[in-house]
Amino acid sequence: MWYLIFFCHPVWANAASMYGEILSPNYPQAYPNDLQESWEIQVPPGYGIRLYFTHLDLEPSQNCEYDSVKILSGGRVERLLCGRKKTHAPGSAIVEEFYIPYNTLTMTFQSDFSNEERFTGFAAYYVAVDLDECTDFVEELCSHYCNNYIGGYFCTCPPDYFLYEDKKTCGVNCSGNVFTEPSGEIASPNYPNQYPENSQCKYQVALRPGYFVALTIRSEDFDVEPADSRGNCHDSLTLVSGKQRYGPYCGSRFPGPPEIKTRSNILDIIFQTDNVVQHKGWKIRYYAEPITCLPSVTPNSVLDPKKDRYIFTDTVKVTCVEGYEIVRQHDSITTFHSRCQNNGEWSNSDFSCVPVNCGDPSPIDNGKYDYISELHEPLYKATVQYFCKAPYYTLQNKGEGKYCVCYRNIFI
Ligand SMILES: [Ca+2]
Ligand SMILES: [Ca+2]
Ligand SMILES: [Ca+2]
Repeated sequence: MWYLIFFCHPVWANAASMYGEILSPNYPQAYPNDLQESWEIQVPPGYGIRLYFTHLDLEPSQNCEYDSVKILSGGRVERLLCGRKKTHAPGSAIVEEFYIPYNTLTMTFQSDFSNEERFTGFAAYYVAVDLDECTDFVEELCSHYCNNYIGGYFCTCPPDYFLYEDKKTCGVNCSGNVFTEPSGEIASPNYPNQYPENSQCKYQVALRPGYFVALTIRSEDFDVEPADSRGNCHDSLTLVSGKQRYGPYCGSRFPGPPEIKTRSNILDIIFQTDNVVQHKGWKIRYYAEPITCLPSVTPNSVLDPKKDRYIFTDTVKVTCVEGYEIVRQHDSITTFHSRCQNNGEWSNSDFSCVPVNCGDPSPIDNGKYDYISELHEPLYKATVQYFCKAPYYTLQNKGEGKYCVCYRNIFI
């Protein structure tokens, strides 16, 4: 029957130290049987650990099954030690030494129920040593240049690149251009040579009010790293105009329509790239498309000049067609001027041409009138006929059966 005594020395809570000593229980006397003891070692962040033994004397066994010292770091067993170790290098007391590229490690000593001889255990020391982040790590910590220093590292960038806030990624500063000319070309950085990696470029076309941004991208003017198998673009071009959004686009040919007509005078162009695989990029040609107004300002009217298409700033004379007028508070008019505005609406378009109202026909003595037109109101083109009370009265100066036609307030 044997029992196990378990000790653990949690050093985590203490401040990390630059060096330390770990001795087996009772060192330099023989260590006890049935013992397990652990030490947690921590050095400051940015450092690795050099661990070395100046004495190692444990019961030897196959695979160190009886008694052992186990070093765990980075989630795996770094080393399993047992037996007697002697220094081979003259003048050196070190019998075992290794380097761990992490700032923590766990050391566990274990003894079984017996020893055939007297074994004196171990004496181990650790020191914090610089971790060369630029070469010791498998993953790349910096997108471009890595610089090691004692206790840390820093990243730097090639000329024309700047370091992002993450202090690791370099990109090109390609934002801020605003295009206000009525037409022009915009291309990705370095076009038609490769665009830079890790970049977020923002451009804007800002035209005068009254114009929409229209643009074309020729198929051969577009070559952006194609989407992955799930259809995601790693590099992409996106166009945003008001609430309209085009893209994100990527691929070896432009996948969008050959011509894009926005409904805004502002167009934002966003181009972003990831850290690997760069292609040629893209070139956009844009132009100002004037806002158009409808070919009619108000119903029942004609426009002068007459055009197929009216654009922003065009001015026309609007005339009501015959028999129609615009009724105002104190008078009526038949013409007005209107201008195609920057929102695509005509000015004065609340004026409406309505049929002329003549008022009721004049009554006559000993007679009456009846509407003989389909219209039974005194409006344009309504027609009435006067009748005299038969048989004693006849129409004088007008003649039986004369018609009165309503036209622009005049009965004829
Ligand atoms: Ca033993
Ligand atoms: Ca370092
Ligand atoms: Ca890419």
